[in-house]
Amino acid sequence: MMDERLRRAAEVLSGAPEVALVCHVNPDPDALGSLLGLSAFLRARGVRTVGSFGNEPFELPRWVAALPGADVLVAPRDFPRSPEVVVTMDTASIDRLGNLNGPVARAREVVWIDHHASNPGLGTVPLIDPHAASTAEIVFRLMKAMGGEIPAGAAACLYAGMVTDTGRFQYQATTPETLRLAAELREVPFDHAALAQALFEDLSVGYLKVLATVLQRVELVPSAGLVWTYLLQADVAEGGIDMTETDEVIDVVRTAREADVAAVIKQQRDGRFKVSLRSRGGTDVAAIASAHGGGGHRLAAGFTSRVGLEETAARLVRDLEAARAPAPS
Ligand SMILES: [Mn+2]
Repeated sequence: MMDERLRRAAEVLSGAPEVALVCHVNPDPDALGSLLGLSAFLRARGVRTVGSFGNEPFELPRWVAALPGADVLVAPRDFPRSPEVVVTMDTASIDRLGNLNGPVARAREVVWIDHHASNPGLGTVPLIDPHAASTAEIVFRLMKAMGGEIPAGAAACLYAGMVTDTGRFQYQATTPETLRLAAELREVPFDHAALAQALFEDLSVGYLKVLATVLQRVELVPSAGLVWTYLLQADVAEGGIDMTETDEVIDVVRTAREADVAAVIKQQRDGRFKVSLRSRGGTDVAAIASAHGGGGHRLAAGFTSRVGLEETAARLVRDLEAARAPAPS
């Protein structure tokens, strides 16, 4: 079925003079790498492209500078209002399109490329494979279905998506196929070491100090199998950094061997708390997140809470304790 859909998507994109590309709000390297990779590939074939994501204000993450072809990105207000053909990247639900859901809804064809299990099958051509370790992996398969050369810029962008979404090829979702596709991308000449540095070794001293504060607060709740910490707006202000620069905090907290689930609770500018969850393998955190109106993958998920820091943490502990309790017989 996936092969048939790849063929359909290839047909739609080959016939289009212009393709508009969208990824989810607050994009990660998988979302933007997939977008920029496909854009570079289509441009090399003479297709006009434009790309965006629905954040207002529209600010590009720092690492975008390491991804070739970012000149295709425009602010949502400059995105076509009624594009003919749209491709969406790494987006599991309509609301994750932010203020770009209108143009996507009005498009004649929407190739929807995603690897989230929670995706209900959106788009006119749903290219959704929950077994793919990254959206970039599916985009690469689509390029192979379309045929032709992969420009170096496109290879770098897709590699960025793969290497980040797999935790540098360490997470469970990393399959032999993932590694084969990544190896194939590495055959294309791009500056692999510079890309890795921009993605993984580009922290500021301010960030390291914020990280120190956050790690001081780490708390273990053995009854819930949980290790958690929190981050306030005042903390990032003191470090002179933005909350968007703190995505990797969870990757440090999750290394604690004493708990299966790691959580980082971050205060947003509007006072709500964003909860990031990771499991080392034993807990379906997507189910926990869904119960709170969020979503994600089985081992990596999140939700936003309106009930304050203490109550958010207390509810999380209760839910995890309940999930661990043996089912009544
Ligand atoms: Mn992804």
